[in-house]
Amino acid sequence: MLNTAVKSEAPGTEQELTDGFHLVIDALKLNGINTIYGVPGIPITDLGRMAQAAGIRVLSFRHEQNAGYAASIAGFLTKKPGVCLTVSAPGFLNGLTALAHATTNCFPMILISGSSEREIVDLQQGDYEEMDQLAIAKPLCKAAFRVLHAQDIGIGLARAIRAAVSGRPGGVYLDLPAKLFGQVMNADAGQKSLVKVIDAAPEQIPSPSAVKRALEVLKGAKRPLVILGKGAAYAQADEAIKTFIEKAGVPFLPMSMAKGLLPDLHPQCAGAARSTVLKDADVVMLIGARLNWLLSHGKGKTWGDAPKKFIQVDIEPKEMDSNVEIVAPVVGDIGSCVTALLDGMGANWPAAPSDWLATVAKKRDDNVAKMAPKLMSNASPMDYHGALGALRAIIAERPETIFVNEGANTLDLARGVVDMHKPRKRLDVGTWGVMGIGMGYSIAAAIETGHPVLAVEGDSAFGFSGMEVETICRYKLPICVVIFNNDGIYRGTDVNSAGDDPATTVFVKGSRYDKMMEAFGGVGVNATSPDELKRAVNAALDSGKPTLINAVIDPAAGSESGRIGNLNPQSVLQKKK
Ligand code: OXT
Ligand code: ADP
Ligand code: MG
Repeated sequence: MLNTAVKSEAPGTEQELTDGFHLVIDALKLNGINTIYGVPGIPITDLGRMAQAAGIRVLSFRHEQNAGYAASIAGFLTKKPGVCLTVSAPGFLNGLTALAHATTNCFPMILISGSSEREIVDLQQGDYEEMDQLAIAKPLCKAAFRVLHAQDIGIGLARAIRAAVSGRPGGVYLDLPAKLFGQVMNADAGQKSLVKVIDAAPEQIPSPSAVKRALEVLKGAKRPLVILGKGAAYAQADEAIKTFIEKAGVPFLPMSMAKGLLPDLHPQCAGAARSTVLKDADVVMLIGARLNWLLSHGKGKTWGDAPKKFIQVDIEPKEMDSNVEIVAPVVGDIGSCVTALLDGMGANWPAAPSDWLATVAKKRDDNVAKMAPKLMSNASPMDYHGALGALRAIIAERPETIFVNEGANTLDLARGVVDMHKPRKRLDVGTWGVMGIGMGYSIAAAIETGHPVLAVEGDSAFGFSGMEVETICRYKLPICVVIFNNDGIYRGTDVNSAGDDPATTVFVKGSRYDKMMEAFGGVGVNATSPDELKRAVNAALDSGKPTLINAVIDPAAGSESGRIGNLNPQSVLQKKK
């Protein structure tokens, strides 16, 4: 149903009219897009108001980057494009980082931005917020479109949706110049111009020969391993994946955001034996995971000397052989591929070699046992393990909770310590290791899933999106933010030996981030021990009230860059000093 309209006033030519504003809203609704994340302003303020009036949930943020991250993770969680709405030039640029992030992480997202007048922009005559946004967006996303005429709004949005979710998902830019919104057209013609996208992400069935080849390689393995990536979590083929892994009987290693796809405590989980399985496996099947930096590109020390065969299941054919030879590429959507693999395994699939399973289990159990006493630490100020031990117990008791996580030590240690029990519950920095996703992800996770959110944030990481605590309070969202406050980036102990300015990695000592939440009517708590932390988080999750807990962490507890300090370049001169 169109939510039109204006009546034409010319005598004798009376007709129902609609305009660009209404057509955009109708097109979104027609395609089941019921939520928009954005920041208002010229020329899209009225679009937001009208969308809200038409029943779309419009979440108004304090900065477009956070709205963009919210849209990107909404796409990951729902398999529908998350929509971010921004004003022209500066607002557009603020949203662009998130659009590039969505593309890099294979999340479907549409950045819709108002823009200035084409005639003036193209002649570079200095329009209000002048910028050739389409040209700038193009290299940073999967597709970019501009709509100049009201009758093309339906097609423009349809192209954007299809581009975002089909094949490898990604970010799409949709440029809507200010003049478009006021363009008027006949309401009937307007309605007919809208497009409901049919089968936006069609199944992509793998070829039977590719499936057969992959199964032959897997069957021949002496030390098989499956690596599950966030593409597997995105695919929402949870049951098929679980059945496949259990039938194959092989150890599986979840990448960070694939944790919980099968529970971390599953007997086949090799998360706590990561180094061993990567080094010693002879056949590795990647499902929705890329051999990028997070997997050391499939070669080098991490992977050991023994020859390896890689099987890769991915929707993107160009991903194959991107870093090493893939002996068995299986191209298709993960749901279809895993189902085909299961069918091909038949009833008599052999058990995985028991000596390999025993080796992996031993390494895993040793590592778990080594970590256990650290998690009991009740030291004050807290160390990371003591604080995380408390949070791990809470997530075990409340497995529906969405766990958002960013920082360096705060991220890397939480990934290992906090077990996930259900799919798509762990949301983090992703492929770029980007700081700033925290509050945007938390807001979208609460809105899209209705589940409570626990965001565990380094104090630096939180700073990138901290102002959105006001947004959290405004919308009364069930989000509990825990800030691991160690007075800085990695550690709070650096000293500038050359002057009075603080060292580059340290912040104001003893800051009280909890006061920020109190300023907007939420609950603030200062926690100095694991017991206090546990009590405060449980109270927050029970009440559903926006809460921020300033968890005081020993400033000396962290290490440079967490677990990826090896990526820091070294200066020869610095070393000599
Ligand atoms: O097998 P082994 O023996 O090797 O052991 C492994 C597992 O088997 C074992 N394990 C377990 N043991 C026991 N029990 C359990 N349950 C268990 N589970 C696992 O533990 C080890 C380790 O396992 P893991 O973690 O799986 O393996 P590993 O080797 O670490 O994996 C490698 C990687 C690469 C896959 C992994 O490390 C990874 O995913 N890393 C992601 C790293 C990342 O993305 N980091 C974020 C970026 S860092 C930096 O760039 C930062 N910046 C710069 C900046 C950024 N990023 N963005 C922007 C927009 N601007 C600037 C900044 C500013 S971080 C940062 C702020 C930092 O300060 P904060 O205050 O926020 O944070 P703090 O550090 O806390 O102060
Ligand atoms: P991780 O960081 O967890 O290893 P990556 O982001 O590197 O995961 O890899 C995700 C992969 O999943 C990408 O190569 C992407 O093409 C693929 N992918 C995403 N969705 C699907 C899907 N529905 N079916 C198949 N592959 C998918
Ligand atoms: Mg810190």
